[in-house]
Amino acid sequence: MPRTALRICPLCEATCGLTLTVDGGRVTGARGDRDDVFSKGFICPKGAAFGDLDADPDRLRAPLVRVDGELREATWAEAFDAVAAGIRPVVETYGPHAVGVVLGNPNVHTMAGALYPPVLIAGLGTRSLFTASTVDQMPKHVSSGLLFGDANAIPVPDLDRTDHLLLIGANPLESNGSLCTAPDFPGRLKALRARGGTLTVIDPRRTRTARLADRHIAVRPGTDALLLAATAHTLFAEGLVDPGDLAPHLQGLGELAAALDAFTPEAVADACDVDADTIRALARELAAAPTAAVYGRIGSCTVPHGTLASWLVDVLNILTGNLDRPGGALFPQAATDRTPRPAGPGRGFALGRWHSRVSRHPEAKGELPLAALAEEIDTATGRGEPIRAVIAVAANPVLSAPDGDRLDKALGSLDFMVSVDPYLNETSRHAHVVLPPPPPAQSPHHDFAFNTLAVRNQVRYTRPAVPLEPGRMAETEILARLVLAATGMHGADPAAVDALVIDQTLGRAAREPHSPVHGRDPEELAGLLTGENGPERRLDMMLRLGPYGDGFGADPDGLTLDRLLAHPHGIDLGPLRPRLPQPLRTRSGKVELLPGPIAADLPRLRAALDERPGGLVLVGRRHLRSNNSWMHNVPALTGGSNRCTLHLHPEDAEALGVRDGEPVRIKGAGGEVTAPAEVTDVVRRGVVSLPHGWGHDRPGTRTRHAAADPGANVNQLLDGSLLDPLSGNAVLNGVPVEVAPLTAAVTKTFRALT
Ligand SMILES: Nc1nc2c(c(=O)[nH]1)N[C@H]1C(S)=C(S)[C@@H](COP(=O)(O)OP(=O)(O)OC[C@H]3O[C@@H](n4cnc5c(=O)[nH]c(N)nc54)[C@H](O)[C@@H]3O)O[C@H]1N2
Ligand SMILES: Nc1nc2c(c(=O)[nH]1)N[C@H]1C(S)=C(S)[C@@H](COP(=O)(O)OP(=O)(O)OC[C@H]3O[C@@H](n4cnc5c(=O)[nH]c(N)nc54)[C@H](O)[C@@H]3O)O[C@H]1N2
Ligand code: SF4
Ligand SMILES: [Mo]
Repeated sequence: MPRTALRICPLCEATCGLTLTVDGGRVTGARGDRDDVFSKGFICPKGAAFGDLDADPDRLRAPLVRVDGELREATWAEAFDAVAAGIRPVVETYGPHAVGVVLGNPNVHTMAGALYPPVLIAGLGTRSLFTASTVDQMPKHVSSGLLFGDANAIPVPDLDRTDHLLLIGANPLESNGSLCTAPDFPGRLKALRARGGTLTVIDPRRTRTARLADRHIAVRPGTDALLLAATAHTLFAEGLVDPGDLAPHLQGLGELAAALDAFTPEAVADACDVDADTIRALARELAAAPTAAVYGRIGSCTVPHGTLASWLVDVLNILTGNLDRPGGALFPQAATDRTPRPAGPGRGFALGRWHSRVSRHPEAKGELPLAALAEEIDTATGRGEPIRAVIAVAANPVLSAPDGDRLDKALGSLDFMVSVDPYLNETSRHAHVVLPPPPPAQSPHHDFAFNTLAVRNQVRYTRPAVPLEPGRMAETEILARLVLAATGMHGADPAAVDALVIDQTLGRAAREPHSPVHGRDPEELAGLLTGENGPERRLDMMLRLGPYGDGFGADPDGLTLDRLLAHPHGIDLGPLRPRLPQPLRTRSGKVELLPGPIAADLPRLRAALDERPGGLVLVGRRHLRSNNSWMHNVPALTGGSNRCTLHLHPEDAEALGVRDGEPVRIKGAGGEVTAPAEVTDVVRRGVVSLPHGWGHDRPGTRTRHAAADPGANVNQLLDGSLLDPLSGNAVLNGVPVEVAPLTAAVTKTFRALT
């Protein structure tokens, strides 16, 4: 008999509640859960394909272990023996930094990915940490760290109440939103328009989101920091700066005005290819709106001035008094956040506490740039040991990071590599051990990360929709065992990992004067935890210690896991609320408007005033029925307009002699790739667009459907040397490329050879 089961969708940041139809352990259907307190029934094509994705026949069912060069199915015990035997000698001989930990995007979409990697990194003591954050949002972490003293204090636009939204380098109609968790983002934008609000979109492409906008500015890629600096300049020049209630929390307003002096609308207009009047209008509209929110995403982060652009996004929110007020941009308060401590000065945010070995990139938030992973493996220096072993969890950097060919070779040269991944793909094919997590229907779900970025405070938890298949191991247990095997405790009970974290967390809480459990006995508190397993007990602990928690009895009406389980569609915790100054952790206890590292980076932006790209520049794009590198294997989600084609403007196509549908050769600093041309005026002149996550044509992978239409790896056009210096984030957008019809290229090669 078919039954239904609830499951929060883990496939993008929107976190929609799904109602799955389950028949004999198999998901046969998925629809939006109309009773979900947050998503209220919304679903997109990826969520609707949940069953297909869950049942993909290419998902690995058992661990793989390399024997005589070949990956073979093995038992879990053999696999973890091989992990311990592979990692420990590297740690013991070369030290912990010779073990690289690589964490990919799906870690923010699983409970396991939130709960265990921090324990792994602390336990190993490695400084060689690389994550998808440095090909994504690291600039936002750095700007938040510098402005607010906390890299995770990211203001979120109050989508449902704002009067004016300025959206920069984001395309939520395809991505469903990012660093702004909002199920039915498209519907929320339409509601903004319907209530008389206005939407401005800054994007070199006329995206589906831009088509909804009142004003679309097709900026030249990579120049948003200039554009935003000139917008801020206009606010100062025209006396429109009005921080309102924020004023007492600000430091450095006068210095900020002086630092932006050079960035007049006229000065930036040519570089941005946006006329000065439009920039003034942007500033005036922002200042005039009763409430407004400025929000930037991928297109504002993955560029040479990503940290400056991210900083300016919040500077504009602050100058117009829109930070921390309803309708503006606010700090969410998630149910599993730590107990809010009293406001006051903090430790501040430090950058560059250590550096990468080869190119001396500063660490940011404890991470080194993913773009530097290959050189950290393949380049010997007089300083320290290269990375000799890699632990990759939910990561496919061979496709996601610059210069995949070099990384591909580097990974192939390691002494040891383990991948926790459901697929044998471009990256995991190099592993000596592959540990496959179960499909999502067999995993529990809670959004530790995205609830801290959501447009409404709410909390939801779903247990596995179907029981683990025989032979499967929960990803939480896989990662707990991996922690033990990598840290010299191979064979210990995986529950010990959770017990250790619970012990430490409760011990610390009992010592904190502001904690609801101050002075209580941690052992007694641990005994009060409910939940069927370690991860659930940890969730219960975090909920009870959190801002809405029961404080282990201090507030009997507060949240606990039991209470959450009694509300299967979630608990609404209300709209975002002003929180300043409580979230500030700067040394001054204020919002530091012009932090030192930002001021020191401004001369580089001033130099960009005179830069003009000569030829074509490349940007990316996303498709609603895809997600990064790992959804091209599901037939229901491929085909149609979801293809790896090069978008180029008709006038550019004509000038280059490129015809629609014909293959073109694209050349960048890191190499060249071939893709069919798609001639379209969706991109502005001078800009071409190729999506990422493609290039499924390497041998030794097992994603059969994806391999049938492999596409090209856009990141092969990059050589990994272009970074935003403050954050170490890779420059993925606004990259110079050359494009030529393939036929002409072939002819030229032919001529050169004869
Ligand atoms: N040119 C260009 N490059 C980009 C981007 C761009 O816009 N342009 N975007 C960047 C961004 S924003 C990101 S976040 C990165 C993403 O980069 P990555 O995180 O490296 O890539 P993903 O494709 O998201 O998936 C990583 C791996 O997770 C596995 N996986 C899927 N589900 C699970 C699970 O439940 N558990 C485990 N353990 N593994 C799972 C997949 O099989 C895949 O191998 O790419 C970046 N690269
Ligand atoms: N369907 C789908 N959804 C996804 C993903 C996916 O791959 N597919 N990936 C998920 C992930 S990991 C992330 S991080 C989010 C990303 O979420 P978004 O940031 O909303 O995603 P993108 O569609 O990459 O939008 C970036 C936009 O920036 C524009 N752009 C490029 N360069 C510039 C520039 O220099 N300036 C300006 N102003 N704009 C520029 C691009 O044209 C593009 O439209 O999406 C998530 N959701
Ligand atoms: S919008 Fe995102 S969370 Fe919602 S159904 Fe689609 S993929 Fe899942
Ligand atoms: Mo991302």
